[in-house]
This record gives sequence, structure tokens and C-alpha cells, in this order.
Amino acid sequence: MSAVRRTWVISALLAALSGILAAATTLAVAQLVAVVVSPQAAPLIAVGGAFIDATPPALKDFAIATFGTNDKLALLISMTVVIAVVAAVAGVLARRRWVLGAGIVLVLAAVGAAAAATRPSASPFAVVPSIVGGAVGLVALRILLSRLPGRRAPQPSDRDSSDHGLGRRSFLAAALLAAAVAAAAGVGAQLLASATQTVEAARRVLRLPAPFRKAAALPAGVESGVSGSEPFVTPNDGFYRIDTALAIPQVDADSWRLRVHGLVEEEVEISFQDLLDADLVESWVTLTCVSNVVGGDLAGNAKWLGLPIRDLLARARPTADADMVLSTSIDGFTASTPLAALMDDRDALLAIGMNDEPLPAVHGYPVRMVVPGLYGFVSATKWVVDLEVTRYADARAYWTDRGWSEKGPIKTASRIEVPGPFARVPAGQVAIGGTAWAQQRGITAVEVQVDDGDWAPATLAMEASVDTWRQWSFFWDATPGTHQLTVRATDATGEVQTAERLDTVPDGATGQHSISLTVE
Ligand SMILES: Nc1nc2c(c(=O)[nH]1)N[C@H]1C(S)=C(S)[C@@H](COP(=O)(O)O)O[C@H]1N2
Ligand SMILES: [Mo]
Repeated sequence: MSAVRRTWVISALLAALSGILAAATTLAVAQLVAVVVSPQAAPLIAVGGAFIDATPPALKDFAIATFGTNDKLALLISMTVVIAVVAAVAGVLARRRWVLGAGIVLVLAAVGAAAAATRPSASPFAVVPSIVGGAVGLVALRILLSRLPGRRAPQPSDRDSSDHGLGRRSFLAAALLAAAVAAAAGVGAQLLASATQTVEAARRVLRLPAPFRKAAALPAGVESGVSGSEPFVTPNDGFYRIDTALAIPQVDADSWRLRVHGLVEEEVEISFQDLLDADLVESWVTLTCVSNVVGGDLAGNAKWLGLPIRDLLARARPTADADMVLSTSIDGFTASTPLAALMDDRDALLAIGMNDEPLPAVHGYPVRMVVPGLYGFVSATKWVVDLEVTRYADARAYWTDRGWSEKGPIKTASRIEVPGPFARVPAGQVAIGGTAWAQQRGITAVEVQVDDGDWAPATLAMEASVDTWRQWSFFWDATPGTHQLTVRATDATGEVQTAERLDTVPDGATGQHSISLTVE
């Protein structure tokens, strides 16, 4: 490579680096400003959130299937990579034509500002983080590019060649400074965010009131005893999490209000204190996600504490033509729940407690809905702030707009948890264990099939309620070779879990769970 060409390449690479450093400064400064304005107003979070809401269902399905519950991390990483590439291009362009590079930075900042301004519950200040970040980024880019070595052709008047070296050192100093600013702003944002985490602090000191009606004690023998099975009660930190929130909404319980309105005789508004003072009930309910594949783990069982939603609706008095309640989260997510499911005698709750603790932030602190028998996407609104009594003919929920069903009764399901898929087990008696669920109906039988043999009854563990899952066990006299085990459940209506394989879209997967294993 000729010396001229080499200088050009180095200079272009450093210009690209300048772009990336300027972008890092922009994002970090914006993040810092967003701590003060609103975490949801940080450009990365706002654009990511807008992207999630705009993603076609098929892509979202793919993301959930591919990344599991890491889909949000994957999205953030992809966005960072895209921004880095665009920023590098902006740096290279700006080296020759400042307006081009500056234009790209401005467009990026404008996209961030626009996304932040249009997020649900955005304040007028939501644009500020992107604007301040963009301005700082432009300054950083300008300074860095003005110090690029080799920008200026050597002049005869230069006293010696060390001028070139000086340029490099001066660029290095600017680059280090930009990196330091970005790092300081990023770390500062983190520190400030945790120092102002009043929500987590408030949650920690919150004492839940004693329930007016306690949950029934769990019967002895509610667990099958097969070691390695999922615990009957899912610990809060092991509970699956599914939502569209890139940054977890920070909801202040003291200013939290829930409005019940729409087709009602009387609008009702309650505060968090009203909930604490109300007659709360405890209930064991197994929550299930419609995106759960056959044999999947998007289900969890907890003891919820909350106000029966029917008590609230009784005060509001829905009119005769209403058939649905559209619940809305502070982050704009909505769910359409049949009014009947919220009025009948099941424990549909406005929950504030989960396994004897205030709701964890990721599970909806301070208040969420829990409705036995319905998939989460049509019922389990976290960070809920609004209940509109309406009609299916008049309003549509978040996922219904994206190709999913407007209603979502949970389908009968069963899975094998032990042994794991492709396990190798010794011949002789092998303990098979798992869980089955058919919320609102209850499980009355589970059967296991070895290879193409006859279905044989499994032993059911005790039932806690028709709204919880039920464990089962099966002792198999295993003979050497490769085998396939399949499970199916029967619910209390007598319906046997179908073998017909249906996809999760639009209203939940069907099919029977099988595993292959080797007996040695
Ligand atoms: N605000 C909000 N609530 C939500 C969702 C959401 O995306 N946003 N997802 C729903 C879905 S699809 C499910 S399965 C449950 C999951 O609740 P969990 O995360 O506490 O397990 O929350 C429901 N509530
Ligand atoms: Mo879900």
C-alpha cells in the first residue's frame, strides 16, 4: 500500500471511530438526561419500544422462539450494532462533508426524540434526552474530526514531520476525552438511576395487609415427589416473564390510580391505599402464556393477593350491552377480557401481592390483573391503570391488532419434566414426572405412552384447586434401547388433550409433549 493510501485508510478508520465515539457520547448523555426526565424517554429505550410495538407478529414470534426471554437483550444488542454502523458511516462522510455526517446525527436524534414523544404516557419533556444527547454528540464529532491526523496535507512551511505525530496525539487525546465523557455519563446514569430508584425502595418497605380471605392451605402431596420436577409454587425470581416493556415501568404506588369507566352506571376511581384498605383475597393461580409451545416453560404458579375485580365492577355497575373489559397498562399495553370472566365467582384479581411479597417490578408492581383460566395476553395486565368496560365489537386489544385472538381460554396441556429430553437412564424402574394444567376446569387424568404402546395412567398428585397446575408421576419399567415417551391429560369436562399440533398463533398451541431418551 502506498503511503498516501495508507494515510487515507487510517484517516477513514479514525473518522469511523470518531462517529462511533460521538454516538456513544450521544447515547450516554441522553441516558443521563433521561434519568431526570423519564427512563422511557431514553432514545434507545423509546426506539426499541416503538420497534417492539411495530414488529409484525411473525417476527415477534420468531424473536421469542429464538431468544426466549432474552429477546429484549437481543433487540438492544442489535440496535447498538446498527447504530454503531450508521455512526461509523456518519463519521467517514463528515470527514469530507460535514453536513452529511452532521445530518445523519441529527436524523438519529430526531428519530429518538420522535419515538420518545410518541410512547404511551410520554411527557412533553420526552424529547429532551435525544436533543441534548444529539447536541453533545455533534460537538464531539466536530472536535474529533478537526483533530484527525492527515487531514491537512504536509506544507513546505512545516518545520519537520513531527507535525503529523502531533495531530495523532491530539486526536488520541480527544478520542480518550470523548470515551471518558461517554463512560462517565453512562455510569452516572446508572448511579443516578439507582439512587433515585424510589419505586424499588418503596416496594421493599411495603407491608402487605393480612388477607380478608386466606388461600386454602396446600394439601399434603401436592408435589409428585419426582426429584427434578418444577416446584409446585414457582418462586418469584424464577417466574417466567413476558411483556413488551423494554424498560420496566416505574410506577409510584402513592400516585397510582385505577379508573373504571365506559359502559358503567357509575365511574369508579381507586388509589393504592384504597386497595390496601379493601377486603383482599388470596388465591393460588397458575398463569400461562399463549406463546408457550407444547412442553414449554412459559407457565408459573403463585399465591396472589388482591381485590376481586367483581367487587370493583359491582360498584361501577356495567350496563347490559357491555361484554368486555379493556385493561390498559401504564406503558400502553392493553388486554381484552370477557366481562363475564371478571364478574363470575372465580378469583379474577387486581393483585398487589405475589407469594407473600409485593409484586416484583417485572411482574407489575404495584398492581396487575390475574384472571384464572385465561392466557396472560387477554387478562394479566401488569402495571394496570385503566379498566374500560366496553364491547368486543367496539374495542381491540394490543395483541388482537397483531394477529392474535381477542379471547384466550387456556387449553389443556401436560408436559414431561423428568427425565429431560435425550436423557440416558439405567434400565429398570425410572421415575417420570411432570405437570398438567387446565385452569378453571381442573385435571382429572394424565396418561403416559411408551413408544406405540397403550396409554397407561399416571399417578396424580393432589389438586390444590382447578386454577392451579397439577403434578403427576409415572414409574416406568425401562428396557434398554431408545424410547419415546408421550404424555396427555384429561380435564374435568372429560376432554382428552388432543394430539393435533397447532401453532401458538392465534390462540394457543395444541399437541402432545414427547421426549426421546436412551435406556442403557
Ligand atoms: N403491561 C403489560 N402486561 C402484560 C403483558 C405486557 O406485555 N405488558 N404481557 C402479558 C402476557 S402475554 C403474559 S403471558 C403475562 C405474563 O406475566 P408475567 O410476566 O408476570 O409472567 O403478562 C401479561 N401482562
Ligand atoms: Mo403471554
